[in-house]
Amino acid sequence: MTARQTATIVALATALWEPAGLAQHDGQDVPPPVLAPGEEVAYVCPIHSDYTSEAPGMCPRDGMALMRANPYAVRDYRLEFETVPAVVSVGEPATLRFRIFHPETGEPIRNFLTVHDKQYHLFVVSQDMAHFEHVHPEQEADGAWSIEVTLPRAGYYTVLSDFVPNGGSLQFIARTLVTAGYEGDLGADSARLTADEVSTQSIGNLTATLSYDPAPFVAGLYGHLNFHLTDRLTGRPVTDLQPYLAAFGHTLVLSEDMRDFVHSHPIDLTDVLDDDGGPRLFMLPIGVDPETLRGGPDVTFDGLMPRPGRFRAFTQFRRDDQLHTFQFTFNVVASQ
Ligand SMILES: [Cu+2]
Repeated sequence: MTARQTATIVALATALWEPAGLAQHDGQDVPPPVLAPGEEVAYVCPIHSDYTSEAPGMCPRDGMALMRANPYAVRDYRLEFETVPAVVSVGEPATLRFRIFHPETGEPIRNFLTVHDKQYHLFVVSQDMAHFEHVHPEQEADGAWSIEVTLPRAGYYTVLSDFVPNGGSLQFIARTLVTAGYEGDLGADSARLTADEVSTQSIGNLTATLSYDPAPFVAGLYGHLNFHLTDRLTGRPVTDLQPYLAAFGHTLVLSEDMRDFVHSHPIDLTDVLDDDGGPRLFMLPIGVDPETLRGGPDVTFDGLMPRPGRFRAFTQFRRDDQLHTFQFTFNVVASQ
């Protein structure tokens, strides 16, 4: 696909998240959500919790099936995080395990919506922000999610869970993991980022050139991260980018202090809604395997940076079955 990929995003501060991009309901059948007795009920978009309706249907903004839920409760679910072993050693595999509970009834949540191909997205980022993993835990028989990781060096890590519980709104929940052998000071050792002076990076066979619109980004204004991708050897524009999580790329933007997150995908490949509420557009006819699609050379993400400061965008592209993660660092300035 050679058309320029526009993006959709999202970005808010920690407590208030929307996933970026157009999330898509995959038609899974999920049982009705758990509601507290006497709770008010309407049909709510699981992604855009401000969209509610009295009748079942579809969110006009992202095409997600509306869920029966309490429209007034944008709730933080309770997340229990444990590691096995309890103390994680550098260079040795450890299992991260997560259990999710309803914020009012306390019941364990077993049903989650599929958003961008997965029910549970997890990010593991080191304190200096040099180490970044985007992985997908598997659900166990008891409903918990787990995954094995091997951490590369002593220190603390932010472990960021991203999921939509059935009946709830999008959750983006951060936890901290400190490895064995770390004797530093969490505050003193946090990342000190410096904005890039060079806007081109190469990883594997891929060279990415990033431009910002506006340049620099302004806090509170929507901006675009415009990636132009070329082949590292030939310098030719890349037109064989593969889909990754139902899009031609994925970006997570973190603030220097890792307190703000912006999560963005370019638009989905399969099902696109017109911004003005017009008819649904299909970039891909129903029934066609998204794996057959190819993208590039331009991929755009858009996002709203919550405040001034230094931010790092971890952007992932897939080509020749290899996933490449670029790290670009930039400043966001205060609006006038
Ligand atoms: Cu993911």
